[in-house]
Amino acid sequence: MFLQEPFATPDRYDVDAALQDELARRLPPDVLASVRPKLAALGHATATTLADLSARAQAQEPELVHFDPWGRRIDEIVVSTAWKELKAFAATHGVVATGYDAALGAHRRVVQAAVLQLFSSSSAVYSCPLAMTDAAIKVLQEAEPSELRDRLLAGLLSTDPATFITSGQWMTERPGGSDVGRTETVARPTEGGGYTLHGWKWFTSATTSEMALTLARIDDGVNPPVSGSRGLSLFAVEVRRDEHRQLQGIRVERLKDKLGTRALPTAELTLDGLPATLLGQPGRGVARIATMLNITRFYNATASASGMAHAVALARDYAGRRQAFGRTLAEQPLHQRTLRDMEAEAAGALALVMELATLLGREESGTASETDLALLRGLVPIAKLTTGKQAVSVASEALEAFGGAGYVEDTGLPAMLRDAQVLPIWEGTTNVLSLDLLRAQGRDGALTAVIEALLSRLAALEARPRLEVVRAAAAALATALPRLAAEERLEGNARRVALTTGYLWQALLLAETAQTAGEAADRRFVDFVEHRLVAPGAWWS
Ligand code: MFK
Repeated sequence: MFLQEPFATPDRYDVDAALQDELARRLPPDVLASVRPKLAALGHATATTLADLSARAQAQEPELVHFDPWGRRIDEIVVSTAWKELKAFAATHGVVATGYDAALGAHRRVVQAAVLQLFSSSSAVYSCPLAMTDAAIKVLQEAEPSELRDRLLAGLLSTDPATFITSGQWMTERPGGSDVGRTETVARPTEGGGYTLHGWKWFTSATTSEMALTLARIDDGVNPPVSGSRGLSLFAVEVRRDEHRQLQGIRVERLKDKLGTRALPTAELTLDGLPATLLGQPGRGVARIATMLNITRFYNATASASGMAHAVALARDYAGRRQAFGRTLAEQPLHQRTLRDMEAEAAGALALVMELATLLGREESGTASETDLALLRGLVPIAKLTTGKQAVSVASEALEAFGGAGYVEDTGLPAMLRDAQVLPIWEGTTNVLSLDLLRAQGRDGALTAVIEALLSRLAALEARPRLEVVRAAAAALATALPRLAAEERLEGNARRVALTTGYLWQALLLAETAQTAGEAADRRFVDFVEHRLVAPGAWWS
């Protein structure tokens, strides 16, 4: 009888050469030495504990229980034990807290990105609540000190599973979607100086979180509420139950039946008198929540890079086992080439994530220059939208590398593609983020900063094969931009501009890494250029 040998989930730290090259490039040797044991332990977990937790969480989807046995409406979202254990794992390993570890100075986000590179793709998308938790920390740190703020921050930053809490981000409403200015939820002032919220939230991810940040329009019953995004304010809410387990001020209408991210509960909520605390100035809610969006978009990019590295690792492992036409797939030139292209794409995405992490770490440690800040503003949407598209493409290619097995549910492989498909959608679609880039250009000259840095850093590189292709493409982009703007054709071309810029930045970063890293890094750069930028016949190799 002929049986096919299944793939094994490898230790993701061991096999991620691109990650190791990035860390060697970006971290001083003493910092790298201090965090290596933690990364090695996480890598080991990706092949053992996390692989198991992730599979179990995927196998038992959340359920909504509306009523208790006595008829009380409790609206409890029941999640798997594995999902809860993933939360404890994340707390213990400081997945969020690492981003705020002052001892790491400006390197905190690079180290955290490495942690996320290993954790995200083995977490059944527990990275989602962590993204919103991290973003809530950043918003709360900027808020006025108060008992509530300090208490919430202590829970969000905790590395003790007993005290660690997570936060949701309830932004999306029925008429709004990306157009958040159409939010309908109102905030009514209470006598004690607080507010209660009334409205319907259409997509709330990780709805089992202990708190959330959300937007509402203040309605004091005297002045008409201000319409549009200028009328929105940001509120912190805590999710509480009474002694009968009944939810206070919230009804969970239903769970979303999603294509992927199926271990992650996503719900529609009615807010019906939910107590809330105003954060910041009334009417400044969108600007305040933008802080949050920039962190969740950074996480989105890390999840994309992580998912790609995971897909490549599984496909590579399988290629060494699967015999077809008399030899393993790994021995076949066409399959080798396909795997290399996937690997290069994953490495490009990781390089952009790491650049973003470097800039974010500088911003948060107070060491960023004006140019760094403009670059950060431009590279957040670029990295999110570029890596989101790459994640879907690489996941799809990975399924194909398994042949029919990649299309069969009980291999666990199809979830990779379904989970990747959310990455270009939530946290701003490709088009919304392309427009965000144009807005950032109009306000802060962010695209100009991104293009200028691209050109000058490409110019500073030593000559190497394929570098001229990248330089020529970057020069063509720089020349085209003023013309598109003058002809008022920038908006219609915004997606192409953003994606082209994203790919060129990835090529730049891979070339920079290749200057100091070994031959494998050099090969990743060449593969990336040939695969992603242009592949004329002259490059058949
Ligand atoms: C592992 C994966 C991690 C991901 C987890 C995700 C789970 C959660 C799922 C979700 O919650 S999905 C919902 C996500 N929703 C969005 O991403 C909303 C998409 N829409 C946008 O991003 C729109 O561009 C936006 C709502 C921000 C536009 O609204 P407006 O009303 O047109 O805002 P406007 O007037 O452009 O900007 C208002 C202020 O915010 C301005 O500041 P000022 O008032 O001081 O001038 C802007 O500069 C500022 N702003 C807007 N976007 C910004 C920003 N500032 C910094 N960065 C930005 N990105």
